[in-house]
Amino acid sequence: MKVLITSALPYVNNVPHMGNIIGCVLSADVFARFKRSQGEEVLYVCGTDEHGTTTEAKAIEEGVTPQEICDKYYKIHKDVYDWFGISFDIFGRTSTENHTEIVHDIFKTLDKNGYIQAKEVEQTYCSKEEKYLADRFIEGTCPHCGYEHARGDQCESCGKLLDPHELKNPKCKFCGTTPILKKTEHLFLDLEKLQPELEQWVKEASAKGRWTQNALSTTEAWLKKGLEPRAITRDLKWGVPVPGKKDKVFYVWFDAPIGYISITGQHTDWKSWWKDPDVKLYQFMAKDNIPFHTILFPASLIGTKEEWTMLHHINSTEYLQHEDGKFSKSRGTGLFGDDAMKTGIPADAFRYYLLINRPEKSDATFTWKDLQDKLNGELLANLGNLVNRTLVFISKYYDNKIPDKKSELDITEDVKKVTELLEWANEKEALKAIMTISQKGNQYFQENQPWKTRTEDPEKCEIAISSLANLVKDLAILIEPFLPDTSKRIFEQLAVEPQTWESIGKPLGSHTIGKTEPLFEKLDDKKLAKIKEQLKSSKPVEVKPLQLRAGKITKVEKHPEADKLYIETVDFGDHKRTIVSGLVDHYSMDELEGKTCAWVTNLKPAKLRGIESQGMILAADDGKAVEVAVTNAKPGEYLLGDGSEEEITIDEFAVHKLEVKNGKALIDGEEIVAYTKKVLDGKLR
Ligand code: B3M
Ligand code: ZN
Repeated sequence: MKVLITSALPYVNNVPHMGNIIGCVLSADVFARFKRSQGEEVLYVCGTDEHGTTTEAKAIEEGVTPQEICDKYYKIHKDVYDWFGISFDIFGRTSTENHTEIVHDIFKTLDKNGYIQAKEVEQTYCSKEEKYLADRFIEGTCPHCGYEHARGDQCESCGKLLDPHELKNPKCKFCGTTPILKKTEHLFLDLEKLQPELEQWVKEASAKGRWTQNALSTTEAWLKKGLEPRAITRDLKWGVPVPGKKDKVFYVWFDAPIGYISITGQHTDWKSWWKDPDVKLYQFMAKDNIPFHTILFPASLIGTKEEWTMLHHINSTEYLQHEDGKFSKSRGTGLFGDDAMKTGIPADAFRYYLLINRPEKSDATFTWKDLQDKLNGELLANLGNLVNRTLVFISKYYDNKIPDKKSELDITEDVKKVTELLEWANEKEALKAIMTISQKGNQYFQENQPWKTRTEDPEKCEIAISSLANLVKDLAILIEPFLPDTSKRIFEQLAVEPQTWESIGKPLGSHTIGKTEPLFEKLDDKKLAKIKEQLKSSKPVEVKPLQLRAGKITKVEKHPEADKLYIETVDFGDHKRTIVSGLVDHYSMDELEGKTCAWVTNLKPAKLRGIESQGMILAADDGKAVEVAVTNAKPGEYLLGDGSEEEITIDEFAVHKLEVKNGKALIDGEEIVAYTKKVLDGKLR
C-alpha cells in the first residue's frame, strides 16, 4: 500500500503563524514521518496556493506584481517550514504551467460530461477602473456596527461576514467611485446534479477512513442543506485562465485542490499516485477547509467519471488561538514562523508545544507561559532528564559501555497504543502516551537507585542501566515523528544509526555510546522576557500621525555639494525653514520660487549632504515625470494635523500612504487641499 499525504496548501500571501503550522504542515509531517518509520511508501505533498484575490490584494498593498508576491512569499514559506523540520517530499506551487494544464483537463472533462453550466449574474463593477470588484475590494459602512471602512466580505471591526450589497455607501477600494451592478457570465459546477453520487461516496469513504468528527458534521450539514451549482470562475486577471474566456480565471478553490495533483507532477509522474488504486490519501487541514476537501474537490473528480485516488482519511483540526487575540502580522499580535526562528528556542521545542496542545477536539490557545511550563516541566524534566541521566551514568561508571543485560522493561503494550493512535493521526494522545513511557523510565530509575546499587548490588545496577539505555533507544524511535532533531541527537549520543519502528524492543547489546550532552536548555523567566522584548521591537512600527502644512518658497539655491539638490527657504507664516529637495532635474530655480506647496513638517530634521533639511516637499511621481503638489491654502495653514503631532522618523513616515489620484493629493486615503496639474496619478514622495 502507498500512502499519499497532503497538508492544505497555504495561501502564498502571508507569513505562516503558529496556527497555520499546527493546522496543516506540522500535523501532516508527524503522520508522514510515522508512516515512513513503519516502512510504508510515502509521498508527502504540499506547496503554496498562489491564486485568488488575496494575492492580488497583497500585490496592490506592496506595490508589486502578483508574480513577484508569489516568488517572495514562496521562499518565506519554504524557509519557515524547513526550519520547523517539515519533511515534504515536494513543496511546490500552483502558478505553474503543469498546474494550468491539469486544471484545464479536469475542467474540459467536466464540461464534456455536462456538469458545467454558464449563467448570467449581476456583479459589482467599478466603471472608472473598468473592472469587476471582488467583495473584499468594496468598502463601505458596516450595517451591523457602523464601521466606515468595512470590506464587502467582512467587517474588520465587528468581525461579521458581509455581502457587498449590505454595505451602506459602498465605494471602490481603489478609486472611491460608487460601484454599479453589471451583468457578467460565469461558469458553474453543477453540484446539484453530482450530489447523489457524492453522497454515496461520502458514506463509504468516511466509514472506511474514520474522518474526524468536525469533518463528518460539516460535510453532513452541507449535504443535508442540498448542494447548488457553484460558480467556479471569477472576473480577475491573476489566476488560471478559463479556456475561451477573456479576462476570466478559475475561482481559487476550484484550482487549489487540483494543486495537490499538479504539485505531485512537479516531483514525479502524478498518475502513479493519483490514478493508482493501491494509494490511500490522507489530507490534513484546519476546519475551515473541510467542505472544499469533502465536497467541492471530490465532486470535481467524480464528475470526470474517471478513476482517481479519492480522499481516504481527512484530519481536520480546530483552531489555535493566540493569547493576545487573533494572529495578525500588521497589528503585531501572535507568533509567526519567521519570528519563531529568531527566538533561539529550538524548532523541536515549538513542535512539542504545538503538538501537545494540538487543537483536536476543541480550540486551543498559545501562551508563552504555557510554552515555558511545558518546555521546562515536560520536555526537559521528563524526556531530557531520562536520556541525560542514563547516558551520563553509562559514561561515568561504565566507561561508555552499555552493560549487556536483558531489559526488564517491557513497553510492548504502550507501543501498541501509540501505533494505534498514530494510525489515525491522534497525534496529541500519541505524544502524551510517549511521554508517559518516558515518565515510567524516570520512575524506574528512581526506584532502582543505580547510584546505590552500583556498589551494593552491581548485577541489579547493570540490569537497570541496560534496561534504561534500551528504553532511551526505543524512545528515540518513537519520538522521531514528533521531534526529529531530538531523535537524531539521541541516536548520535547513543552512537547508533537512526532506527525505525521495527527495531523497537530489539536490544542494543554491549555497545559503546558517544558523547553525552543535555538535550534541552531551560527557558527561564529572564530569557523569555528577552525573547518577548526582541519580538516586540521587530514588530511593525507604530503608526504616528503626519503633519502637513502649506508653505511658500521664498528662496531657492543650488546645493554646493550635490548636483540634484536644491536648498529652499520656506515661509510658514510664523516662521521660516530650510528644506532640501531633489528637484534639480524637474524644475528651474525660477519655476519653484514663489510657489505655495504642501510640506511634511513633523519629520525629524536630517542632514542631506551636510545641510539640515527641516521638512519635506510633497512631489507626485508617476514614473515618467515629477510635479510638486501646490495648494491654495495660506502659508502656515495645516493641511493635515493641528500642530499637536510629535516628530516622526523616516521609518514612521514610510508607513503612510501618500498618492495623487486625479490630480488630488490623498494621505492614507484622505483628500487634502493640495493638487497637481500634470502628474495626475502616482505616488507622492
Ligand atoms: N489556501 C486556504 C488556507 O490556506 C487554502 C487552502 C487550499 S488547500 C487546497 O487556509
Ligand atoms: Zn461591523
